[in-house]
Amino acid sequence: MTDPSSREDDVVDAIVETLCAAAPSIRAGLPGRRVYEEGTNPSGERQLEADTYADELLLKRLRPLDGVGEYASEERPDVIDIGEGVSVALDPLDGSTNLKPNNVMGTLYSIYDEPLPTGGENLLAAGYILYGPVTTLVAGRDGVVSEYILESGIKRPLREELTLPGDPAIFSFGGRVNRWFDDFEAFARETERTEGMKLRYGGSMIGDVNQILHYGGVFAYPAQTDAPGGKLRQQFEGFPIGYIIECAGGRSSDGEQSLLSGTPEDIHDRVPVYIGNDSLVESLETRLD
Ligand code: AHM
Ligand code: MG
Repeated sequence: MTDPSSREDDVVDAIVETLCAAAPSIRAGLPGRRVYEEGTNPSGERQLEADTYADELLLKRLRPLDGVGEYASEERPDVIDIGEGVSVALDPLDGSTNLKPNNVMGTLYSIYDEPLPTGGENLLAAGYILYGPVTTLVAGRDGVVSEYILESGIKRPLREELTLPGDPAIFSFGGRVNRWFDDFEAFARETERTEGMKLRYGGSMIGDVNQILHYGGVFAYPAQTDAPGGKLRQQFEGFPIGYIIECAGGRSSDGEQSLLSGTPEDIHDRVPVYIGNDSLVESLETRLD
């Protein structure tokens, strides 16, 4: 009899390979899809044609894979039941408002061994493909994060077993400063006055977190006075990014506990996101107490 965990490994491999193979088509589809569609996504945000294009393309490519049980995405209200197997949650085009100014964006994935919505403890793997000057894959699995360069959808290893640099350099905070809570603002002010730290915020969570992974530091999309539950989605954004950062030796938090600790009631639930070097996120958590 086949070992169920080795079968799950094969399915995870097939999903990640499929996402990589779709990357050239996603990129090729962007130039003609820079306009907004009518209506909004389930989080009430406007959708670009590129968002729905990426979502539909990825569902089409993943659906035929043996062992994919469910598909969910930020861009559609309901979980799609495909059959028996693992669950895939996607943010098909994270940071798509960066299409207009031609900044970085990417595809964010998380794979679970339970039906959706489900908690971070049920993650099998998570990662992202970044459409930057070059296309890269950052993949987390079995407690290890590796980075690959993608050429024509084929991955070639760049760095294995990535860890956050011990000497943090970047802070990257989203939201509106006039809507930050006082305790977060105090942390931000302290961070900006810290020798060696510099501000770099680009508006795509994946791109901003990728800088933290490479240069060290802290990223936050905090709770705000008008959105105490945060902006980013727990299932689609909080869990995968928490997983990647923790696998790379960093710390993730929703302000009180690891991002991986929570369980969404609804697939589109939101969460405040704080990730980065352990010492910085720990001191932020202490401030937010
Ligand atoms: P999206 O998945 O619809 O692109 O929304 C999430 C994005 C994140 O990538 C990013 O951190 C944040 O929204 C940017 O928001 P803002 O425009 O408020 O800076
Ligand atoms: Mg997103």
